[in-house]
Amino acid sequence: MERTFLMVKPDGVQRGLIGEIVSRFEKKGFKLVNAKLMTVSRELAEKHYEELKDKPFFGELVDFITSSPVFAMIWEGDNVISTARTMMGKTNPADAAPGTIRADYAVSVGMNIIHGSDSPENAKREIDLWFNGETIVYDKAISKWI
Ligand code: DAT
Ligand code: MG
Repeated sequence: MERTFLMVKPDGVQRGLIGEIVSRFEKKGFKLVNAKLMTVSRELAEKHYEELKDKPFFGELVDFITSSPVFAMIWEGDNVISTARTMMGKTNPADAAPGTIRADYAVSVGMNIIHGSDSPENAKREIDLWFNGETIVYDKAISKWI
């Protein structure tokens, strides 16, 4: 079963969108297997976004992610990595398809509400980085209907 790391960014938490975002993934049929509200250290933010460290916006990105709490989550389900990316929409909300999270709730590329792992390798790396790889193991009776 595939897993991905999703995070409601500081703008989403401040704007009261945690419930809305969790609800979309629940209704889709994915399974929440860990979650926490947390403040982010600069060290963690820099590790999380290390692939972008040479980009001109890297400093601003780290400032933003550490500016206010985030809601970090692990979700499980068939093709959850790519399906969650589709549900999020393109990085720049101006390019995101209507009905996606970023299109529906965000305006700027810097504050685009949500993070989601972009590959199996990064999903594993991010789940290890944010949750030490730990998930809550449980059965959902409805899983045979999804
Ligand atoms: P994504 O979050 O869709 O995976 P990414 O990994 O390329 O996108 O970039 C990570 C975050 O960095 C992105 O969500 C917002 C910020 N970002 C990306 N491109 C940017 C740009 N051109 N200007 C400002 N911030 C940017
Ligand atoms: Mg990315």
